[in-house]
Amino acid sequence: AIRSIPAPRGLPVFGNTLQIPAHSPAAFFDEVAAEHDEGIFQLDLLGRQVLFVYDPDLVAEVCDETRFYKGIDPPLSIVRDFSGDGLFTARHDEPVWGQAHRILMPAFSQRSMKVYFPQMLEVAEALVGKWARSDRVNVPEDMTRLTLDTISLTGFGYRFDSFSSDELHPFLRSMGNALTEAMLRNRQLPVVTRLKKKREEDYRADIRVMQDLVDDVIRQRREGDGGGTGDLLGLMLEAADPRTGERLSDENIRNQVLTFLIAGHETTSGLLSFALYNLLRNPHVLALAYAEVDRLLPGDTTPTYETIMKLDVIPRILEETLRIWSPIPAFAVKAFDDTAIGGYPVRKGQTCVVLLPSLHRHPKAWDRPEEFDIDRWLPENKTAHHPAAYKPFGNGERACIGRQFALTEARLALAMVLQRLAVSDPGVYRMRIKQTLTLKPDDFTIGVRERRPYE
Ligand code: MNH
Repeated sequence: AIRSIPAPRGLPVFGNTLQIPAHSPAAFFDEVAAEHDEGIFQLDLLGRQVLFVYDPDLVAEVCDETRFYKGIDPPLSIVRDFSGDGLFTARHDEPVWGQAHRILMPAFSQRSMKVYFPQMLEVAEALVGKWARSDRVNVPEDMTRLTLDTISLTGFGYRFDSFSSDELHPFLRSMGNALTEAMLRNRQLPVVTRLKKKREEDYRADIRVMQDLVDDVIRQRREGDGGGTGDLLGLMLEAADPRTGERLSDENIRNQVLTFLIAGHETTSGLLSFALYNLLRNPHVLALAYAEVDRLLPGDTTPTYETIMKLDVIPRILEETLRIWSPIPAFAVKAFDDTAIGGYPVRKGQTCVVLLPSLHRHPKAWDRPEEFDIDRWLPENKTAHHPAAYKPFGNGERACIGRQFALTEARLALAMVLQRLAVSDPGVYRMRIKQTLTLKPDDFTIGVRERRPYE
């Protein structure tokens, strides 16, 4: 039987668009989800009938890659203004996606993580060095310094040296502005976007700041000694697609570098910030984490790749953090053909948005969904949840290519922070989410004190 999809009433032309708060769309979708047990609802977004799904059984259906493919609608189609046909925003039917994917996959293997490790360590040392000299720190700002410096150094041999400055790099301001603008344009009629001339100028200027930096990254490499390095940029400049023999165009390389600079740091920075928030809320878990680093990294032991791979509590903290606070709150797929999910009709080309916060806390899939419980991720419990109830890295062939990278970097940074510092929350922080497409705790500062004197 065909079931009818809950659809909160909207206005003519605008549909439900104006109900969406400009700066916190994700929170609004969660609220609507909380009002509908069906695990699916439909909103009219400027004439597009968009489905939102968060029931794990329905999500399992839209994750079937024989029936659904990644959709590039607003806001991703707007992000294409600056990331073009880079991996994240490439359309399903663009052959360059497969070419770049095949060329870059080797750079994300577990073996490559070992190659990047010394550089990851160098940047993590800059973070804990700064925190050891501080008593109060802004977590998302410093985690952004860490993750931006890490992806640029390991991926492109480029140094931002963010920890040497109190100001955030201009690239970050422009990126934040441009992502926010993409989010705002997502709920704007195109005619309104065209009328806002000053906005458009600022947006183009921010895009130029980012692209100038990318050109600088590529120029530095080309002016270097030319010695081939196997990092991301080296592969893009030199390697050919094993299937077609084609190389990436200069224009595409530019799009990929910008894509990696953004996708390679925004989310990991959010993950690390949310992880510290969860630890401060859950002192018994914090104690377990301290015990783990004291066992594996006693005194001032320098972490090695092998030690980081032995961690057990810290990876479970990260997995549970990605469940409760997924830095990317949603991803979108489209139906190849007219179909139905759980009896609900879906039209060919219709967009289905998977709502991660609501999926990751769905009572059908999780016991005590609101509780931060790292034991869910013990080997014996790990497979107990619904197979489609956990998608922090997206789905299928378009899932995150940087997953191992992010997890290696985050394990190392969290281990080093805890090895060296006692963290506290003297201000009793209350979670306030800032959304610039991705989510982060806004203005989250903590107290830090060195645990032991360091040479
Ligand atoms: Mn990442 C795609 C989440 C870290 C590079 N990433 C995705 C998607 C999600 C995601 C979700 C799928 C989006 C969609 O379907 O529209 N990514 C994360 C999270 C973290 C993360 C939660 C950290 C935590 N991502 C990283 C890092 C890098 C990276 C680190 C690079 C070093 N991600 C990508 C790229 C894509 C992607 C590139 C696009 C992959 C593709 O479509 O081929």
